[in-house]
Amino acid sequence: MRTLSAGELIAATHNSGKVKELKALFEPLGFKVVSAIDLDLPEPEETEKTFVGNAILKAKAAAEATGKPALSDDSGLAVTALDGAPGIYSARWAGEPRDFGLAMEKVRAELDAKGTTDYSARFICVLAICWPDGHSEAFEGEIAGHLEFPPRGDRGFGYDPIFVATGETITFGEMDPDRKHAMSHRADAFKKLTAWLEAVAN
Ligand code: ITT
Repeated sequence: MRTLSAGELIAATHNSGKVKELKALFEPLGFKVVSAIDLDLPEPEETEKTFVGNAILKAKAAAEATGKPALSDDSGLAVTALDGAPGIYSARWAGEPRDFGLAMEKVRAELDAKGTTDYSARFICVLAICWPDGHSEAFEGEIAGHLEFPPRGDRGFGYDPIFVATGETITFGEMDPDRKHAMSHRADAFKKLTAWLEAVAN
């Protein structure tokens, strides 16, 4: 039976926005989050076709490199009228170096090209834990909402300035980070992960 004891947890991500959010979620549980950025770990190529596949691939690479359990986050924006795009390609739509202003313009241009009025979208997040022996567990979360243009707010990261969660009027970019952490796709995946942690502890 696997479990995770409080202590050092490797966050297998090179995205500083995610590191901030993972710290806010995991540090209250007693974990000391050390990121792949802090450890200067190589960034693995995301060759899988699903969020779960890429999340496991990233956690596995960090667990192998450090010999410790590692936590990864594979996430993205799925736009209904674009058949779920950018999806697993959400980071790649921002080009190199990453420019999410451009990525958000691309989303708008693609919606315009479709001539659609359906701006509904979801954020999806898979949190995966991988142990040094290769065992992994994955937890998927999501939040539904719609897109609004032009982008508003600079409090989040990535596509936050265009995403309005169902029942809200402000974008994730405008929202207090604690409020976003309480409702986001990452928070939803985190809830499933903590439920699993509790189940294995009992
Ligand atoms: P790592 O693989 O190193 O973790 P990454 O940025 O490449 O970093 P992903 O491949 O999972 O991560 O890409 C997900 C992209 O989706 C990310 O770059 C964001 O732009 C976007 N995204 C994910 N969660 C988001 C959130 O909470 N708010 C805004 N955008 C988000």
